[in-house]
Amino acid sequence: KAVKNNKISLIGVPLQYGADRTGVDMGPSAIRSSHVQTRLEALGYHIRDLGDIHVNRTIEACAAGEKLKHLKEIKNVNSQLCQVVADEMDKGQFPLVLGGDHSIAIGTIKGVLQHVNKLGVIWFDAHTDVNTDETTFTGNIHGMSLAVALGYGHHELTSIGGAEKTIRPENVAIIGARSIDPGERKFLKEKGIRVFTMHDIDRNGMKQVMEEALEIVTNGTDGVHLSLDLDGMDPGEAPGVGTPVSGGMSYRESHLAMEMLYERDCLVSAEFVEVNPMMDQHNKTAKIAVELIGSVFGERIL
Ligand code: 4U7
Ligand code: MN
Ligand code: MN
Ligand code: MN
Repeated sequence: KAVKNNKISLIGVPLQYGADRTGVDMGPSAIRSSHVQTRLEALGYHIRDLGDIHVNRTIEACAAGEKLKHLKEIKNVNSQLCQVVADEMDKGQFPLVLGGDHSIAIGTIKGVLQHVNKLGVIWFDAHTDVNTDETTFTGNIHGMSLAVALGYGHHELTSIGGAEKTIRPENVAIIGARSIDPGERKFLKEKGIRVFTMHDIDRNGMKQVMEEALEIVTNGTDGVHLSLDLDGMDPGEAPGVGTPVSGGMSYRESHLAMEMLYERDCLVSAEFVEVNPMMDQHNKTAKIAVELIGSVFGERIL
């Protein structure tokens, strides 16, 4: 086996408060019922499924009058997640987090940062998720998680796991972007964050994009985190997401990206988020998530 760490901890986070559309809280169960554990065991991994982080289900789905919707509950869930991820890494486990909306990247990354000082991040997404409390149009925290991981945004969020624990803009690569808000565009430019848009993938191909992205995330870092939002893929192939944007990455391009990540042998943690079974057709998107997980952990056709 090429992967150094063959012990994986599965952590489900049935959170939906970071997104407007309901259903993404069923993501972890949809991914589990698509046999993620069996698939990884077939590759030789030892799996510990920790079950789901507790999310308070009694809160109304609409958050009237709050600027950042459901800030308190999102902080609470992400603080728990941060602790669990850090504890698992303490035990030498690889954390594989199943979402849930993309606000859970805050807790995952903050947890990993308790161990890995210089962390590179591959952010696979149609969006760039670098809004802050000052730039957001929607108030949805799943559109702010990458900014928070970089140390920007509401203090209640940036303080999770310690405000000094952040990733660095020069070690972030966003792949597949095609929907960027004006405030995000300014942020990305100011911080010098590398965004590989769909235009770059069309023009140069996924192979070249991944080669450049891997250089950015591994150069001077001690490990790489993969944050994969299923809406990065084309909604024709992966319809089960809350915020679909047409013109996304194909099934094959997405697999190639995962295969190249495995070959580089740099991952220390990963999360697969935004699977929304209520928007899906026959659980197709959860199945794709499991197939991508297979590829990033070394599954090959031949
Ligand atoms: B996802 C958005 F305005 N930018 O901030 C926002 F377009 O985790 C979308 O990538 C955010 O799915 C999407 O609400 C967050 C919007
Ligand atoms: Mn997205
Ligand atoms: Mn996202
Ligand atoms: Mn989304």
